Amino acid sequence: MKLLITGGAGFIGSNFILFMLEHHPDYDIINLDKLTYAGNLENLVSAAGSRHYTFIRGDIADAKLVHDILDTRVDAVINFAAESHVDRSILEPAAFITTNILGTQILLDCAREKRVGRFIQISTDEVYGSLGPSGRFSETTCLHPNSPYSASKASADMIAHAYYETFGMPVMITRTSNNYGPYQFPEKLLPLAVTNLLEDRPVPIYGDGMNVRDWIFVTDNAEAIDLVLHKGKEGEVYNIGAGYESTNKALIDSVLRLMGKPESLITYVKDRPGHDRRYAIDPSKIINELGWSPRTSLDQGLKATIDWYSTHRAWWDRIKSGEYLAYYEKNYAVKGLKGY
Ligand code: NAD
Ligand code: TDX
Repeated sequence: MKLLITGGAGFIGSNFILFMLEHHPDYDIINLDKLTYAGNLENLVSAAGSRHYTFIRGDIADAKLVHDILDTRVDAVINFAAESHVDRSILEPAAFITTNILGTQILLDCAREKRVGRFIQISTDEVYGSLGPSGRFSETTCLHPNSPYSASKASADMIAHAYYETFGMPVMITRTSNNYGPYQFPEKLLPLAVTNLLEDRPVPIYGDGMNVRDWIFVTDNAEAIDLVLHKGKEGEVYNIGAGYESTNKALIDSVLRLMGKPESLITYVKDRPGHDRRYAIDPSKIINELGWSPRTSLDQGLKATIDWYSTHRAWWDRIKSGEYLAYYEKNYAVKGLKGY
């Protein structure tokens, strides 16, 4: 198989490429990535030497470039490319609309024209909105996005679905809960907390810390997407979640315990506007229909993640400068956190 993976230099995309090169060594992978602040080719140094891997710097919204790539007889497109951070979508929504909605539509158009055999749109549980204390999201839960980020992802899902219904395109959508693991940009809660703690800096927790997220180790998500690629049914949505729900406070308490750091490093800051209270995924469909199951417990995954950030300091040291510090200041100063 020949795969076009977009956004492959980001967190989940790079983990997915490494997973696929290991599990399908005869597949050819093209990684199309714009290299925004979140794209990092250091994630893929181990792939760079492979004759089965090609990197192309570019935008999914560049139809000419995407056409040229698809002309090389690509069997499937897997679209990870996105602006992915909720807080940035609150500060500056425009790029979310351009890449997540328009970019996806252009990619769909190109894939349709070139009759690509499979198109997987990588989406998120955030499109379903916020849950109360009970219940879980199923694939038929109504979409109710609350942030510019999740609204842009919900729009892309609907456009992808429309291309299936209207043009018969072989589209599948995955909606995954909060991923964590190696190579995650340290703007997201877990890598931000772990790297701050490695420097004995405070960990900012939004609001009362009682918002609940459903955590999945990134390679478990990669395995699920691999299954959807090979066994998924066209036109279907697959929820992917490992069933590890935690409040943010409980999660950070576990991290503090595993790292041997004091509770005093937690700093409560002003809440994120429109902060969804709880996400929880019902993954029965992918378990029952495709035979997926998660392999990594939250405890194992947290240990592996802490270990990775502890031993890859150069990777995140290079990120935590320049643009990152400007973003940190902009996001956290208004929330009442002083300095980095
Ligand atoms: P990320 O921000 O780490 O990576 C995004 C990648 O996309 C970067 O490499 C960036 O350079 C690239 N990119 C951005 N705009 C582009 C464009 N116009 N053209 C080409 N490349 C572009 O994101 P991530 O956390 O790896 O998320 C990947 C996908 O998974 C996203 O679609 C996101 O919505 C979805 N998702 C993420 C999570 C999570 O917990 N991180 C959970 C569910 C779904
Ligand atoms: O400093 C912080 N303090 C804090 O309390 C940050 C960055 C976050 N939080 C809270 C907000 C959330 O309740 O932690 C929780 C997790 O936050 P993020 O890591 O920003 O993730 P979230 O907003 O849940 O979205 C993530 O999961 C779904 C990804 O960023 C999305 O791309 C994905 O679609």
